[in-house]
Amino acid sequence: MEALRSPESSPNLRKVTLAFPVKENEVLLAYKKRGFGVGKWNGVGGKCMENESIVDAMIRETQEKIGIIPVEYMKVAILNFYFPEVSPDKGLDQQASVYLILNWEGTIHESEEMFPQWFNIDRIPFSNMWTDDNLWLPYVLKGKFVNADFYFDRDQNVRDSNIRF
Ligand code: 6OG
Repeated sequence: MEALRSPESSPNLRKVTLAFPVKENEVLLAYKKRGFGVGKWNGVGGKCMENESIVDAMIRETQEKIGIIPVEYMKVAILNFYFPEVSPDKGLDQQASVYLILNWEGTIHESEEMFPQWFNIDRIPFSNMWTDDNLWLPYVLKGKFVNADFYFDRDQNVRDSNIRF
């Protein structure tokens, strides 16, 4: 079954965004208070709406979840997440477009869904994050572009990956 859910055969993965405000040697993570990934620190983001560009979705999601409007940003990764042991009907397979936000308008604040906090890039709480994150986030924070496929097991841990720099 897994062969049917490879990157080549799944061009229509659900599109999501993931954005990380950065300043000096810090990165902003947000604690997910509800929904998919609850209890984990992550970037800020969510699903693209129909007919919405990825950039527009990234800006909207960032404003909705932590209150700021990105004005300067760069795309740093495309990550395909696959859950081969979960029925495709659940819609967990997704493609995340990842951005660093270098400049923004407004003041960072908590929302119903996310609690934001700055972390030194040497003290990122990987043990309370999705298990893919330590395989790519350190690289994008050092300026590398990452293109990757991650396959998750039933316990939401990475069991296989294919990472291209
Ligand atoms: P909503 O369901 O909240 O959008 N997301 C992931 N992030 C990481 N780092 N690893 C994963 O491994 C992820 N799966 C999903 C993308 C989901 C949000 O969660 C992120 C979106 O920002 C499986 O609308």
